[in-house]
Amino acid sequence: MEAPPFSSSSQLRHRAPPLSRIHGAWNRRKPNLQSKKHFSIRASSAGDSTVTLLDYGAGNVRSLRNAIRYLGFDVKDVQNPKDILNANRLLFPGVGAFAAAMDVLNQNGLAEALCTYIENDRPFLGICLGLQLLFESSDENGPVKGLGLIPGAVGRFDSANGLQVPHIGWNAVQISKDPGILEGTEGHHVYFVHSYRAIPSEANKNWVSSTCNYGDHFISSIAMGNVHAVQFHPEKSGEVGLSVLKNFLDPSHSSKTKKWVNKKSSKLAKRVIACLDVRTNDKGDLVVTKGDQYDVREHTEENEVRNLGKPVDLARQYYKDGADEVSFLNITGFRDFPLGDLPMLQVLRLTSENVFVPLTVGGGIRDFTDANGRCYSSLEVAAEYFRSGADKVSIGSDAVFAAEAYLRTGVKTGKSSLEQISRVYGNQAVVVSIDPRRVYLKGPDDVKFKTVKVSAPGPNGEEYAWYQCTVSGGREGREIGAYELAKSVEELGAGEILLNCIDCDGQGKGFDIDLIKLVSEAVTIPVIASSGAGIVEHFSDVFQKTSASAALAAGIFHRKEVPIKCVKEHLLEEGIEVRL
Ligand code: 1PR
Repeated sequence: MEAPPFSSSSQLRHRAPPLSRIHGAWNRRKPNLQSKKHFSIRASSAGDSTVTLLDYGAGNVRSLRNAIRYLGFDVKDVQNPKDILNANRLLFPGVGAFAAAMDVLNQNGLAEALCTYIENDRPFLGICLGLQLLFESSDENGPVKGLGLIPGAVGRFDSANGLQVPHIGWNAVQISKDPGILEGTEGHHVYFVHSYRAIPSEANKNWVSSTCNYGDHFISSIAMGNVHAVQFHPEKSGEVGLSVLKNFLDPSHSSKTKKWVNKKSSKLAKRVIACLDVRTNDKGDLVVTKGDQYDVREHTEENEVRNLGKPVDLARQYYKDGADEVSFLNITGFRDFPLGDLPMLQVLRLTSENVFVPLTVGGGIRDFTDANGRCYSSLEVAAEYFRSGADKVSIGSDAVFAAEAYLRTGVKTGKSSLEQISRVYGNQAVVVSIDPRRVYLKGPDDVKFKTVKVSAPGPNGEEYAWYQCTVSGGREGREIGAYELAKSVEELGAGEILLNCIDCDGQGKGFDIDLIKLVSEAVTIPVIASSGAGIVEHFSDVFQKTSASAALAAGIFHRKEVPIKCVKEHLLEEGIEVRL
């Protein structure tokens, strides 16, 4: 377990940088090399292969560490402001919320050291929040003052016109000056996950090195001398992202020609996600399994759990094949205790060593009391998943209970797993996995839940249906519909919905378009369509007929019936933007 080097209660308490100094920086177009220094800069004698990492412990930077090591560099953690000043190159992966990050930076004297380091034009790469913190302020739980090195305020994407927020997924950037470390990204998609963004303006135009299109044009990277920052996640952007990191870590690696050609402007690509349902089989091995309508046992005398491969091997294969994301669902997590499930944590650790796309993990995220009476909060469970390499956690059963309570009382207690985890890690890190079952009805008003007119009538000619949510892997139906659940969990802090359908699961007959349309039109967060993919046309169908942001499949990939590459080529032929 990697202990965070800092916390806001650390003994390292220095004065926050004087505001006059920060204000002074606001109007500068480039770092002021003549400004009065509070610290002196000395490049460290550590070898050239050492990268200094500013991890203030607010989230998962394991993937970034893995990417740095994968590229042949060593990581040195910042322990105090001097480590920043002495760095040969500094990586700053901002994670968590803006205000909390600024608190830690200010309380530990890191803010001042960072400003000094950047003003002295030392090699710097900020990532995601590490870009936003360079600006004057942010509206995230604010306004809150930032480091003030770049003019402009960071604001939230506007979801008023139906824009799905957070901006999650793969989008290409438009380079506006010498590509620098962005060389090689032209026309390629990189991975974004954020709800806030900075906007290009006359005052900050000299800083902006690329913009991206989502709702409006926002700043996707800045560059000035040796100072760089990117809004996307290079450590999660596959080979393209690794080359951005490599360009920064080893500038001799990038070509000196500095020519670039902007490809046609991009939209947010539709994602194709490979899902691995994982559980321990009867021999005690952790295996990838796959059910038919959630029944994962072979229909033989032995009645064994189906074994379709090893989780880490399959995840690596899907990364190579072009999966935009990999999801692990610990399907017996609802009855086991995930922190007792060390093999599952090990799967995440090993996968994140060389799979550089987002990883989601679900199963068993809830408060838990073990046999010795020790209570674990869902936040602790999620934290361990994040530390082990997950980028997002997916909550199933516990989200249903939270939504039921919310609908009953109308009160957000702030205590549900969903609320707690999204408060600490941001809602983009929390997926709610819904396991609904279709219940046919004669009329639209036969139940108090939202109904749909179904495209294909039920077994007795029924024209309507509602989608009943279940818990415990489909074993127990609850008095709440998928529509009601989706709307409630969005309000409680979910950043994304993974929408399964028990009736379609493993059937290979296509996604449940009625259900996906119902839910994706009810919420403004991204919806992942899941269950039923059998052929490439099912993917184009779901993207053409619904507002789903991603489509997930399991069986056809595990059984090698349809390669991910074929799905993407087909989508492209159909005019649907994807990452290749
Ligand atoms: O309730 O928080 O412990 O989470 C449990 C998680 O495990 C939930 O996300 C739930 O969906 C999942 N789960 C539980 N039991 C099963 C099962 O199959 N017996 N798997 C299960 C759900 C559904 C999809 C599947 C797609 C695509 N699997 O993940 O991969 O339906 O399949 P296909 O392309 O082959 O049709 P908690």
